Amino acid sequence: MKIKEIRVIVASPGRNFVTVKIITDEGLHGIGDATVNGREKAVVAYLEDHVAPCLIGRDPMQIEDIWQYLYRGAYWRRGPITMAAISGIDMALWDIKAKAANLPLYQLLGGASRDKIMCYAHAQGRTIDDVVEAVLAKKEQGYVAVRAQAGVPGFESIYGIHKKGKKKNVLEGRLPEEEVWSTTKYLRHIPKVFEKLRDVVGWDTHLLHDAHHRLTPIEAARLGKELEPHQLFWLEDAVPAELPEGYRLIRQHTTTPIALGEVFNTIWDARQLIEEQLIDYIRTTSVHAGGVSGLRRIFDFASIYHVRTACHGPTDVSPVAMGANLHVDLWVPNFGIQEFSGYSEATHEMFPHAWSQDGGFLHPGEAIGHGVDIDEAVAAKHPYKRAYLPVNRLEDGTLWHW
Ligand code: CS2
Ligand code: MG
Repeated sequence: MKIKEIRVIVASPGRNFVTVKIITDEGLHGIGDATVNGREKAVVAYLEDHVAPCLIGRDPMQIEDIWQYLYRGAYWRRGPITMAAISGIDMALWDIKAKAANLPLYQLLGGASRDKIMCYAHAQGRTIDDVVEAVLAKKEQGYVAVRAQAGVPGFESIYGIHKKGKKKNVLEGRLPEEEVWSTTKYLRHIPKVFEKLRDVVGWDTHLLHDAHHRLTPIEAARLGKELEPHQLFWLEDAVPAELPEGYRLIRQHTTTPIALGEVFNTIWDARQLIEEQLIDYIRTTSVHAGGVSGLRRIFDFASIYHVRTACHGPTDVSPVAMGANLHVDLWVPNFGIQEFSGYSEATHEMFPHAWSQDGGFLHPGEAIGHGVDIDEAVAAKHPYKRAYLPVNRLEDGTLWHW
């Protein structure tokens, strides 16, 4: 079998997605997600100008060699753009291999280790009462795990809470929105949110929270400690992880479980944090960390250090990467949880998929391959629109982590 054609499809069914389609000379095709939210066209150029020409005529069954060729073979390696491109190719190749074997992908990985995949939903609200209501609504829908994000009094929009009258934090075609942030005010407010949540929601729902990279280690340590009475499932992305040893300080002070890694691209980003057991959940996802091959390598490594998996799965991780994640989730022995924040109707229509949801649980389905395809006619109806994630400033104007 040979790779005959590689198509890069960019479409915006509510938000932008970059999808790689690999077509073989034997008529089999596979697809992969290569979306980097807010930087989509950079991945498109990387794939079209630099990656695709090298792969035409190659054997699509040589997944590992192609992965190494694109990773090791590029002198300028790693980084989100390169790794999203590799991820898209890798996912599409696993799709082709599983189709050729006439098996659902999870069977090639080693088979199912569980019957269903626990996922967590997003709940958010401007006021504490709104958050409580949002969490209860998710519980009602059957979720056993819910991430709760609350507004901080005095701020109109922060991560997870959008400006009134605006549906999304993605500003189509314009420049990034600028938000304002105060860690002091946030730290004072969040423990009250979880106190109320435990009072009303009770103890049989896992509660999660995402600090979205805004704290310093000592601030994160304090937050973790103050949240201990409310027994969170995890505190996510407390501190940016460019300095992994910073997490030692957090660990010394709190037993709140720590989740990290949605922006990681390789096993090297996660190595020290895993090896020193500074985190409990590794959040790498197929689209940003090297596809199925990259994820498998990171998760196997994590398994010997008591670190469990928790693939990133917001709306900008496409249904294709979600499908790939779910096959890995069904197999991986050290599975923890899967993030799932759902998709627009137009997105479901553009990506027909075998994976399914039953309340708070997901399953990749039994279709051969990874079970997700792209309807190119639907994609053509949703042209790309430039969009950015917001940037964040402190109250005095200093640029801060978003
Ligand atoms: C997030 C994402 O899902 C999460 O935990 O942190 O919403 C993240 O902000 C987006 O994926 C950015 O593109
Ligand atoms: Mg996050």
